[in-house]
Amino acid sequence: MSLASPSKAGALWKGKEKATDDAYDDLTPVITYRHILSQSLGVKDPLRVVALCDSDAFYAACEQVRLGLDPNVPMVVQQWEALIAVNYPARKFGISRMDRVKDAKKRCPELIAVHVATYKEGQKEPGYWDDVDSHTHKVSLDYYRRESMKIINMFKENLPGGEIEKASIDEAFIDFTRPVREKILERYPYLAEVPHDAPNGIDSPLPPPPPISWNAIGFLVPVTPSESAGNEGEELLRGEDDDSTTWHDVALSIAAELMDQIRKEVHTKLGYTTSAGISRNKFLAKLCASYKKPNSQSILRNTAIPNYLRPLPFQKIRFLGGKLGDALAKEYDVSTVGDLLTISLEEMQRKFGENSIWVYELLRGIDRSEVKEKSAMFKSMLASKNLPKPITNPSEGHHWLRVLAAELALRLKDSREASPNLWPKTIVLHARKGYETARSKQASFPFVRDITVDVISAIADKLWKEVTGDAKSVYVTNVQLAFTNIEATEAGQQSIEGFFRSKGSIHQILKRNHEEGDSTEGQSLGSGSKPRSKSSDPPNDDSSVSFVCGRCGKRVVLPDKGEQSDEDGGAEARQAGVLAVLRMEHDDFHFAQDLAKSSGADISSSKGSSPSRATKRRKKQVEPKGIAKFFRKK
Ligand code: TTP
Ligand code: CA
Ligand code: CA
Repeated sequence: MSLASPSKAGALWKGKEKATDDAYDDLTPVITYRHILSQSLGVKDPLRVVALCDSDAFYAACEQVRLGLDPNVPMVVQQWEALIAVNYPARKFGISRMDRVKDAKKRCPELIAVHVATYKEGQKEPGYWDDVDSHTHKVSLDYYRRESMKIINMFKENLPGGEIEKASIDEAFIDFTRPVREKILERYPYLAEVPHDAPNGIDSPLPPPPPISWNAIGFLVPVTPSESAGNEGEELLRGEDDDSTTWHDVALSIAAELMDQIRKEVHTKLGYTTSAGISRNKFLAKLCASYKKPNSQSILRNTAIPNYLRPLPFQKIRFLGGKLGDALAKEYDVSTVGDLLTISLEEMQRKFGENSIWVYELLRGIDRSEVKEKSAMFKSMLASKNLPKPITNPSEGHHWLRVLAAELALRLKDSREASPNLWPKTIVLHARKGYETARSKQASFPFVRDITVDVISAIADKLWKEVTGDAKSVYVTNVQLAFTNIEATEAGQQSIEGFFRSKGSIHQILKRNHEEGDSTEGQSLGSGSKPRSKSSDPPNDDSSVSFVCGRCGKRVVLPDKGEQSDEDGGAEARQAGVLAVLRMEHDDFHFAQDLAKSSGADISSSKGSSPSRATKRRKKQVEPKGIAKFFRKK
């Protein structure tokens, strides 16, 4: 098994001392029958294959698909006057993300510039307007998010059983280990039986692998990069070193075939070209994904890893770009990965802590992180706006809160298409002045069926009032609205809907049992318990059918317990679900009371003078719409 020979590696070696030859030992494991026959070796699997697939000039491609433009036409996406995406034909003119639209057009007069969609107050959905202005509009990435989901879903459809992890808006990791192992056993069925004369039984090495034809399945990162490595140079390197072919290379080549098919499918069906990197782990897959772009895939074999990593400036590596990279560079006065290979693990851990074993391994091409699909449930959803013109009068907040509310409403609606039971339990408002820490307020989010812009912005307005207090003037440069604690309703939407159908107006039941609450629902972030947890059951009571409200002290009992049917045997779960709904509804009752009060107080606290125009406007928008929304339902 030949790693790059020491003399070749030496040519690239810039370090002070020579690295030990076994720095990359881990790259040449002996692959045995146990390895090919085991199902779950996890990140230590010597046949592990991971890909990172990234869309080319993604936002530009999205707009090109939406508008049906010729992909060969130079095109950019702009946000205000800046470029955020540049397609490959435009890159040929030397246009980059750094340029302003005006300068890009100088370089290429026929350049098509599309402005990213924006939210505009009064519009439920983002759109492409003629009068975009950062002073009144907010950028919307919703369309790109949706296209991104389409691509991810196509990955999933084409790779049942393969683990897929969305890594950013336009890229995903794919773990090919499992599907590739199946293919290997299918193609080379003789591997499924340990030969009778195998010296170590199942721990015997596999027979030599078949030759691989790398042509047409991607670019191989060369084992020995040459000075002249242009396109032709690399063509020549394809298929080299056949004597060093391993079963892991077979695995890589099968993953490359699968990746190629998926990428072609995405291109023909959705119109997006992508670029992929295929290697033994996430770190290396990501690193080599940009080896050749656009519309191509690159394969980094184990044997090519040392010479690929050694000359890399380590501060270019994502995790080493920050303080740690700076510290390493300063401590040892070095710049490349190869330079750092001379530092022993003990030394590194002494200077940079126990956890630096992770850096030590990364430099050696080892990355044990898993490809793991993030939960389909989003934990939070944030809409944020940097204000080109700071808000100075508190009354100016409403415009932006409505715009942010529109974004949250749409994003929740989109997410509910995939998971209909998603429910935001908390809403948080952050208002920031310059670089100071944001002031925040949060509240329970009411259980209303239609989470509309009106509902969200009414609550946002209330939180805004809490944040700004009685201040006559403020200075806010960034405002954010977030849903947090997004969960799927516990007992499922069905039982809740069923409950509503059979019980009619829960609000009426609650109202009957109720007196006014008086505390404020919003709390500062980090102030401890969340509003909803204020309702708690005392011990020794039947908490399965009732709860005691922490605000008003009332016991709220599940109405007509006996009527809950038990057709499907899920009565208990359904009951718990209904009780949970009841709690939320009860909290919402207090919330609505607070809202009504605060809107009223708005007028009465204006000290005899006639209410300001802003107050009038807010009253008009908050009171009828906000509260009515919560209580008019059913
Ligand atoms: P990238 O994948 O970094 O870039 P890209 O897809 O435009 O081009 P490439 O072919 O080189 O991958 O980012 C994906 C999208 O994210 C990009 O289309 C626009 C957006 N983006 C920004 O808005 N600002 C940024 O600074 C970067 C890096 C990306
Ligand atoms: Ca990209
Ligand atoms: Ca990307």
